[in-house]
Amino acid sequence: MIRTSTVFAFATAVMLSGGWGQSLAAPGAPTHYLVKNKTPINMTIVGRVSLAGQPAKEGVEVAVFDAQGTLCGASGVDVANGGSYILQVYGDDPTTAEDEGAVAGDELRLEVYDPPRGPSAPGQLSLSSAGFNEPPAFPPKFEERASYGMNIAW
Ligand SMILES: [Ca+2]
Repeated sequence: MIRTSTVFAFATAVMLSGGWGQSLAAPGAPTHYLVKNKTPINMTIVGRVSLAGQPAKEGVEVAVFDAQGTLCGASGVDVANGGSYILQVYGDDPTTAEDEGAVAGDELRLEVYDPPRGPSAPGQLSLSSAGFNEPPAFPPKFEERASYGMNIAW
């Protein structure tokens, strides 16, 4: 529980640093990308999604994949908050044989799903940390308990 509170505190700080006001309404739950394993080892990425320069609309989702192509995080968008998303990115549980998610240093691949068009193709997304105090490396890497601000443009 302490870890969850910490993550939300970080997310709040990042969001406020992005000038998003006080709203912390959670984005809609994703229905296209369904993450199987929500391990206690995780990190957070928040930001906004835009498509062709406009804030993402209802139904748009963001997903993140680890170096092995395992879906390890997904978020809907909060249309009332400029297409914002909150991605919890889940790590692998080292005590099990199954590959649940990312390991430290894994390059994370982002994907956006737009219902009329389907998923973005590799290389189509532009990532920017402009306006955030906690920019990730690009492409972002998995780092337990890290919290980053990053906008995604398709
Ligand atoms: Ca495992």
